[in-house]
Amino acid sequence: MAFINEATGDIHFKILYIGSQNSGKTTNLQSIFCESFENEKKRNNTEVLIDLPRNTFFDFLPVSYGAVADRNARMHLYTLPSHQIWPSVNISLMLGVDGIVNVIDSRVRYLDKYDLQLLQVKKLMESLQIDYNSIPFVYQFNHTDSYDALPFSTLKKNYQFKDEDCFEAIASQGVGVMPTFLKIAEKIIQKII
Ligand SMILES: Nc1nc2c(ncn2[C@@H]2O[C@H](COP(=O)(O)OP(=O)(O)OP(=O)(O)O)[C@@H](O)[C@H]2O)c(=O)[nH]1
Ligand SMILES: [Mg+2]
Repeated sequence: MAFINEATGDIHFKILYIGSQNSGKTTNLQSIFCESFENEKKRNNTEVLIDLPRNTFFDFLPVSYGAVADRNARMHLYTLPSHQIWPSVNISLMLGVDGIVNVIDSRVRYLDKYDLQLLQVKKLMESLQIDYNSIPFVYQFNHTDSYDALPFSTLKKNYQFKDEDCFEAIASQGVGVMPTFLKIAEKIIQKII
């Protein structure tokens, strides 16, 4: 749920990147960070940072988003761990969520993992009485550079039930990352104004 920092007047939104292990959630945030700063030195620094145990905890990236309803908007991007080692962490991350990016690994051998992950996420939301369908979301089909990635049209057929927004991505090259982020941000803002 968006909240306003009364001290600064900023409005904050929470975006959660969900998806199975190695689908590319962390890489999305890393890529947005690099693109936001366009600074090769910072790119190298993030590489150092994410070489630390990147799969055990969550990632967080605050992004300035310009003005919304005469206030400075800030998007807080988080990744949801694909494991349940610390359930309370996953609960905290889910509480107050404004938008969800479903990062789907397009590689055939990993597709099942996403379905399992989504089931877990839906269970978590249910336990917190959050209606999955009430939260704006987008699909990002990542790892599309892989030899066994399913074609975009097939992936859309599998996952797009209505007219949900779908993006093709190669997050490790920054491809499709910003369009995904901009779309979820737009949908969140549309919902509140
Ligand atoms: N070739 C290729 N590699 C990618 C792509 N996206 C991410 N990777 C790589 O895949 C690996 C896993 O990516 P992460 O971003 O750590 O995945 P994650 O979803 O955060 O994984 P967990 O935190 O374990 O849930 C990393 O080595 C990335 O560099 C892609 O589109 N193509
Ligand atoms: Mg990660």
